[in-house]
Amino acid sequence: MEIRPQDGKKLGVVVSGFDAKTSSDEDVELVKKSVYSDKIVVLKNQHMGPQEFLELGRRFGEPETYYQPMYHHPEVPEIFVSSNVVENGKRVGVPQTGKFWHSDYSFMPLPFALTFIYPQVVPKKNRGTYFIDMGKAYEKLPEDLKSAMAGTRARHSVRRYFKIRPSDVYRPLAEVIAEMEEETPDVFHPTVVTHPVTGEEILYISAAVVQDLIDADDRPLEDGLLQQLLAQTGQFDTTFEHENIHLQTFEEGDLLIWDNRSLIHRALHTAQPEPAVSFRVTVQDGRRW
Ligand code: 7UC
Ligand code: FE
Repeated sequence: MEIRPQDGKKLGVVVSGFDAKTSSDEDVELVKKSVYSDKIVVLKNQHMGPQEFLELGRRFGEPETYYQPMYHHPEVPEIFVSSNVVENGKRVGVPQTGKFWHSDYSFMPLPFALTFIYPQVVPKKNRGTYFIDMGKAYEKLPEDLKSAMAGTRARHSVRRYFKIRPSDVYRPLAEVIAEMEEETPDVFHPTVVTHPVTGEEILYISAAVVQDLIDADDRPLEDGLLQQLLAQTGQFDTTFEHENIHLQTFEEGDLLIWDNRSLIHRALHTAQPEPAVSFRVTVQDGRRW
């Protein structure tokens, strides 16, 4: 097994010679260490079925099944399927997922520690994922913004990107919204979290999910601060040329693992509808901030 930095990139390492079936516990531990230190790991030349993909995730942590069944792989529900492919009128998974800045499950009380993405059908053009390292982004902020955030918390909600399910057709929208609020009430995370493994301070906010910031007495702060933080960290840059933004591309056989606490991400889907399918496994690592 060899681990080396990604050529010319500010983020991530590439691992060659990792065999999911025969790898030792030491290899898994080394890869896991790299996920925390380098934030993104690309495992090259992977070949495995859905069950083996889940087993790989299990070696890194406790897999967690997505709360909505419409995303589940038909045989392995722990796998979340992002797919725009319809075969014989049947759809598996959900199309156009994650096209907005977010951290997976930040709208839940305990967001995932690690995300694994294993692309199955890779389009030729415009497929990849944008990332921002919110630890590095935090470090670069001016002191006055840092002190304005001290002791504040952020309200996270799935409401902006909750997707209507096939079973919701003909239901009153107010009823669907009430159900969404019941199932996934707003959660509050510190605006700046301390990574439980690396000790790094991370600005834990994303444009898609965070609704507002509240102070130590639960009073909403002026919206200006949140907007300023989102802008400064690069989340409003529609050209994606902001210095904080890293585009991670992939080719067939690549399997991506990332530190879901440190990074926010945003899927880049094809403008032309080329077929694209990817499988995702998410795990907890037994730590919390
Ligand atoms: O369809 C989607 O983009 C799913 C999104 C709302 N949540 C993914 C997650 O893991 O937080
Ligand atoms: Fe995501």
